[in-house]
Amino acid sequence: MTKPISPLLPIAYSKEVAAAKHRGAPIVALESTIITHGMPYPGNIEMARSVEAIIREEGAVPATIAVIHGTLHIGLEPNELEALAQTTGAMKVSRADLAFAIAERRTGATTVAATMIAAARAGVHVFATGGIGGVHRGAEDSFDISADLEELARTPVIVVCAGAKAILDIPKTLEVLETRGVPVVTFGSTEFPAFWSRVSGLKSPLSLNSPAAIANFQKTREQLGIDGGMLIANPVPEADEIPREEMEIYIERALDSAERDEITGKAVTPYLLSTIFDITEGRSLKTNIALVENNARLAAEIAVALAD
Ligand code: PSU
Ligand code: MN
Repeated sequence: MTKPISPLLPIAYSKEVAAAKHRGAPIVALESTIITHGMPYPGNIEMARSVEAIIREEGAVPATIAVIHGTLHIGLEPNELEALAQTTGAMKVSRADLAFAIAERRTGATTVAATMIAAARAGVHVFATGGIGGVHRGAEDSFDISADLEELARTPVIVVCAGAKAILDIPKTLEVLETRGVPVVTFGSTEFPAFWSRVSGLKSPLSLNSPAAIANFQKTREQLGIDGGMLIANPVPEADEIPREEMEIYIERALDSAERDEITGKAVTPYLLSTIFDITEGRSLKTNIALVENNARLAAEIAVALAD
């Protein structure tokens, strides 16, 4: 299930992750694009630290993944995390360019897709993030579909997110996941959540109510020889959510602005996130941090349940 990595690949494990691997302790992977391209400093470092602390509290070990000067890091030391949060020139790396960043000795932040690849190679099978990439609104013209979806189909990692952002076309995103055979399980609700909002107006394909049930589902998939990832959607806590109708207004404005500024390719998601941050005067960031923390807790519980 885990593809071996060549001993020639420049890879570095944090002390904590190396020790956890040695004793077989549960590990939760974390992405780094959310740090460099998803949130402004210093909110990003506060989020990165608190998410790691939550995972430890739950009895697992955090492994933030990034490429630093050409070395693939599985887990960052505190000084490396701080430096990455302040970096302005990091590449945003996905499946297409993860090896490029290593080969060219660059610093790159990993997206959901690239983090899944690195995690799986390192033997880590649970990963917490905020939102996944998906099918963008207007994809019928732009063809903008995130590589995250294809990665979920092929790489055996459980990804815990808060649903898909309503900057995406959520129905089309769910259709692609279904076509590619990716289970989409909403935790504790029958409705698929929309990142900042607890509801999207769409029914979740599957629902489960406990980390143990999620672990059992995953073990059964393995018994059947079904590979590939699965997506767990964890609705943002009620106290932190921004209602859907309100969010829709901000999203429309951000999309208009992206069109006016002719934003395309991998710049689209970071542009929309920072525009929404500006429009909501930082409230979107507060919600974003709360939901990543919530996802980290659930991911750690799943990792612990899988280890039982
Ligand atoms: N959603 C967020 N914050 C983020 C991203 C998504 O709330 O930072 C990032 C993730 O790293 C995700 C990537 O994998 O954007 C998707 O980018 P694209 O749409 O270009 O594939
Ligand atoms: Mn894209």
